[in-house]
Amino acid sequence: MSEGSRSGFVGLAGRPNVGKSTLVNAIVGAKVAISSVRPQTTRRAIRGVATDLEAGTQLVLVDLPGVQRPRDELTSRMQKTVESELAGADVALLVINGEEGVGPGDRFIAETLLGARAKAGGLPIICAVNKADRLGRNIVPVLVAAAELAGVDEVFPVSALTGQGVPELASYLASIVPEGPYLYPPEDHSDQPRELLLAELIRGQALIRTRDEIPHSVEVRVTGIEQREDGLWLVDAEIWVESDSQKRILIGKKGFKVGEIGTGARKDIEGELGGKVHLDLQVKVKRKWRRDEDMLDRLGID
Ligand SMILES: Nc1nc2c(ncn2[C@@H]2O[C@H](COP(=O)(O)OP(=O)(O)OP(=O)(O)O)[C@@H](O)[C@H]2O)c(=O)[nH]1
Ligand SMILES: [Mg+2]
Repeated sequence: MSEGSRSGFVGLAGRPNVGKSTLVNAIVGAKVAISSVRPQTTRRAIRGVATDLEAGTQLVLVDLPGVQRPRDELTSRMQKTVESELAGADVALLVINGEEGVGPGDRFIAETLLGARAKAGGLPIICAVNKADRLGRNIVPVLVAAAELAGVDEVFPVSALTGQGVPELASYLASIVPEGPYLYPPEDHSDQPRELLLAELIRGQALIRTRDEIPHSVEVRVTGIEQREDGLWLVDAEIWVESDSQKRILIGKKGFKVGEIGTGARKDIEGELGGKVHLDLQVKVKRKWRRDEDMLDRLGID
């Protein structure tokens, strides 16, 4: 660890679906957090680690669930996660969907951040106006509105999808985190245990390939990861849904849907494990797992 290194936690806050997870992946340069067109894709706080050895800086990006009014035990735990993670952050990164502009939801979150600043003392609040690729010059009024949000110190236009503006944002963040040693080994890009990361990759594929109420009812558990002598990885996982009808939809005609999910997930998992993978997926019904406190504990959603 070089002398004079900098390292710190950056908590990403923003409404559901603004692109927080995509932005974390763009800064880290690897798929550490799943993203999808569905709001409330992220359920747990996930840390992505981006180390710049040359500059001697490390950002620990805390990808948080989108902030909204709690509806059930799952969403209320998600909300509490956001508040407690922000309390421990060195920098707050407020992410806004540039395409939609600044709205009441964003103002509500800016106020939450101001509250966190009052508690933490001196928490910088940086704003990323995302989805710049969709906006062209129309982004200017959004940048102005973002700069006028209470508490916002700096505003950056970015596209998490194309990478435009991301290096500028990342190096600015790296310049304001505290001086100190790296918090994670520089070769790491995530703090998640392997089982959780693979489960999320599978859930990501299930989200992309289902509609209506199904995405919110899906949870995934990886029950086995093993590497055979010839190098092939054997991964066993369960996909949970909440009813028999959801199970039928997820399996699909002649297993077509679950086959599709498996094929997509296998590619993502191969990218992560760096070798050929055999993935065994089982669809199971766990009624009301979203309301079951014990179940949420076991899933590590606190
Ligand atoms: N055009 C465009 N789309 C983007 C950009 N960033 C994210 N998206 C898309 O926006 C959708 C939501 O992205 P996520 O990263 O899952 O959003 P999130 O804020 O993490 O959402 P939650 O976890 O549900 O709060 C996905 O379909 C992304 O592909 C961007 O810069 N440009
Ligand atoms: Mg997310």
